[in-house]
Amino acid sequence: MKVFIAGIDGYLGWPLAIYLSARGHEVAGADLLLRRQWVAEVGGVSALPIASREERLFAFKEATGVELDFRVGDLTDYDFVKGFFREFQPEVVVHLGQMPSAPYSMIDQAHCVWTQQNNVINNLNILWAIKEAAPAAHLIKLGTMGEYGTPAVDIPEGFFEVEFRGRNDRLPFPRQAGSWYHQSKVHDSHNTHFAAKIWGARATDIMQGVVFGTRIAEMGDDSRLRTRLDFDQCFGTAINRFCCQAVIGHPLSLYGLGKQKRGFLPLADSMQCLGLAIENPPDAGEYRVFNQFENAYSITELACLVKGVAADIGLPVDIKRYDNPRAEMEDHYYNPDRQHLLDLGYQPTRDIKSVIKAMLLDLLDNRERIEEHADALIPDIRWDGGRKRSEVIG
Ligand code: USQ
Repeated sequence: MKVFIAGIDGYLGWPLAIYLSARGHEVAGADLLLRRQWVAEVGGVSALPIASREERLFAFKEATGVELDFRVGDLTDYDFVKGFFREFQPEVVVHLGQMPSAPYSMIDQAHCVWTQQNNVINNLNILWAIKEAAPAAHLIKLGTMGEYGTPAVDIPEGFFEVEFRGRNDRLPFPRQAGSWYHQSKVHDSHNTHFAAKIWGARATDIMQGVVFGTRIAEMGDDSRLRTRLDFDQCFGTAINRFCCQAVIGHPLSLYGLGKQKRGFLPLADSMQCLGLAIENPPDAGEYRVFNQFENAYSITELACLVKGVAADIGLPVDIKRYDNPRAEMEDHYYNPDRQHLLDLGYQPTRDIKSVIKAMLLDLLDNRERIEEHADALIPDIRWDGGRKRSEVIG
């Protein structure tokens, strides 16, 4: 199929291009390379060195024999998006091209407004460009499990049956996001659902959990095909941060009680699930929601897992609790469904320990990059808009 990847330079977008090309799909994509700038802005760096766009294109050609159409462009520029769709005529558009960090969106007014403007407008542009230039295309929109928040009831996949005052309906499950960034994804879900209703757009809204991992098999050992791996307080997600902390002997940083539960999945599983969504499109006018994660874990369980695997390879590491810079529930019920992708054939990675071990080994070769930017590991962005470095509390 002809697949357009918005955000093709990112943590997920770049491996997805490699994964899909290996499965015989024709891939094109766009990126404004902003992730590279945001990480530098918050004092971070990719723990694994990544190739420039030009080097990536060269390596991609060598590995696959295919010239990748990867253009630098702004998804908030409608003419750019529509022009590219008109030329490429995608059958599938995978939208990964957004600002993905909760803490970054909480820094101040400017970061909050920019996040919502960028994310909401670029999703609207993609919806309109599909309508005007590639109306049969299937939009796969990356949303987040964080849209649902942490309600005290089970979380269905997007919709639930409600009985109210003697009447019944199937309604969108309430969204209760926990950051301005997660809120931007809620707005996107509403807009995407609306486009399916009024234009007959076909859309899959992926409520993805927290992704971790450094590689997918299709990258082989070519370091130029590697994806980035962030560990700073904004763009590093929990397990990725824990692994980076482990290789430099920094305590693994639990926020607050450490009992927060989330859905997590390895990078390779994220690719597998997106591949399944691509190869099994919805009907015209259908808006479907997939909860995408391998399993739900508490942050403490994951820190213990990383500590155990690190010990197995000779890396002793402590786990410490830091005062929580976020306003979030630290001890809560969490039981989301994830049946739709299993029904399509998703085979979750069961051996999480070996994914963590592979990450630790990749990171060990680059420990000095993490040491040089270790300051970026300690959070200081507060959910009330202030700045204060978190302290160890236990
Ligand atoms: N946490 C720690 N220690 C850390 C980092 C995080 O205890 O060093 C805790 C946080 O307080 C939170 C949980 O771990 O309770 C997850 O935090 P995270 O930074 O790994 O993930 P989050 O901010 O939720 O965002 C990430 C991605 C985002 C995606 C989301 C999926 O950055 O793009 O949408 O995961 S989900 O979490 O399901 O909403």
